[in-house]
Amino acid sequence: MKKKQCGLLSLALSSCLITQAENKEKNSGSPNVIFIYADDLGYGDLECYDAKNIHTPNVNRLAANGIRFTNGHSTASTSTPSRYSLLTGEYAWRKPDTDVAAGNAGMIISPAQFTMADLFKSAGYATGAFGKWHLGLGNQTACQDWNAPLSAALGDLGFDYSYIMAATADRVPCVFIENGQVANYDPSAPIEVSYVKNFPGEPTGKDNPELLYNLKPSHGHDQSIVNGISRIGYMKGGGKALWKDENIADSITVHAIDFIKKHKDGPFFMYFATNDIHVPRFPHKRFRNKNKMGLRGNAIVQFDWSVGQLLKTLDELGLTQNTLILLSSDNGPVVDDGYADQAEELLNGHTPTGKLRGGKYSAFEGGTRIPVIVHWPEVIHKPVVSDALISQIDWLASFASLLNVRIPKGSAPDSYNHLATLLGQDHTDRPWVIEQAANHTLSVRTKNWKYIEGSEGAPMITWGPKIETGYLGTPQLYDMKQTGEQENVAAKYPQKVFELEQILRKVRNKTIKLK
Ligand code: NG6
Ligand code: CA
Repeated sequence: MKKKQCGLLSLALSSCLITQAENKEKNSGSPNVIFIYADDLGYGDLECYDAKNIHTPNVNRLAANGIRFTNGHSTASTSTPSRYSLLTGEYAWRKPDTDVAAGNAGMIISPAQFTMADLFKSAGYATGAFGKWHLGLGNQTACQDWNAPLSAALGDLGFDYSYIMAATADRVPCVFIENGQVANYDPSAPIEVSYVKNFPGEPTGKDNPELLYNLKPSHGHDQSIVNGISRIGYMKGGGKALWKDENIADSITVHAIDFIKKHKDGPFFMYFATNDIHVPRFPHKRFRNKNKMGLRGNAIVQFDWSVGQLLKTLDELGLTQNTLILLSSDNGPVVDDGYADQAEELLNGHTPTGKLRGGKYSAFEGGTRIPVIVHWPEVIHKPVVSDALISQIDWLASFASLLNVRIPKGSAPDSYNHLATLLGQDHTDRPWVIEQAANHTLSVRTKNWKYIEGSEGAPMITWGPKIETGYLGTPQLYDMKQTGEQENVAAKYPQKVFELEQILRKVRNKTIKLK
């Protein structure tokens, strides 16, 4: 009897060991992957990037055990084009209608396109998208029926599960969409949306400022009112499906945690795009008064909390070791982006871009140089601060390489495999990075130089935010090693201007390709 028990035990033990070994083998080939994509989080907005007024301990933990990049770039200085490029590996400026999208934009990525989610799906991953989408839904702009399953949604782009906001928190419709349908739909309050005209009898921020009990606009944002905050666009109905801004981070995070738990046996890919720290900044009250910068600072604390919740879940499930986390932002920071949230008054010496010039919308570095942190304990054993020049456009091809997935011919035309640098195994710079400003001015950034093509446009943003655009009628050249973007040296180095112009021309024409 004893012997038999022993035998059984050893059999059980050995099968347990085999299962663990198999899992380990399976897992080491297939890490879980989480993109944490903040909104409008600037290069200088995190403690590990030298922000002085803010504690972001959870992001610190990622940086302290991972690779922290000091020269990482988004492809554009606004959301929609950045996200488009990230998810498709194609520069947004190649495709019309990829600028900041309305909440009733039709789906901008076509179902036929190969996406980041398709990539992971083809490698056997469960795929999920959470939070800010801002890449359109449904077949056609302004034709969605929000009271029925949408005609096209993220399931058509390779995501098995999605719990998203159609656009931004400052744009209607102010409801979450789960797998292509309004979450928590309230049949007693059918939803209508228009970006052209209001619905009869519905209040607006412009006409009914007395109803703005949570936040008032500083510029724009004076149309439909939801939760005491006026927005861009008009909507009617929604009832109990309408979000409360103070609960947005909680809702997104809770759904993401459920997804992780459900797919703990992995592998999974999660696109976790926070609403923080975009306007309207209205974090939950447990994050209020956490620092001296008011709502903008509190939104950063709330962002860090979300990161912490994901980490805690991974820790509890024993998944941290083999989960690759990539944390970044869609574009640079803005202080007053349209709500009277005192962000400007309460900066208290904080500089959201660090020392960079410009900001969100801009052609200057502040628009597109963003935090990038890679954390993957299984592979990254020692923390590194890397000054390698990298771009989000390369994430698709880099992950294709990691997972050994072939990208279909013609897809992701601008993405290049930069995996070794992303994982800190070397510090090879991208030969150049192309950046798009809000008015489509393109720049070429190399390790040492920055070229901004000549363009029409005012030197400062004209509609509210106090940000230099970086636009000038003639080409600009900056020596990034010597004076950064302080001194335009185009007249001094015409040959360099010519050289970078040629790169831009060839990238535009697709007559140059990185290998
Ligand atoms: C601007 C909005 C701004 C923000 C931005 C998009 C006004 C006056 N300003 O048009 O508040 O929503 O669009 O931001 O409407 S992004 O990060 O999603 O690109
Ligand atoms: Ca943004």
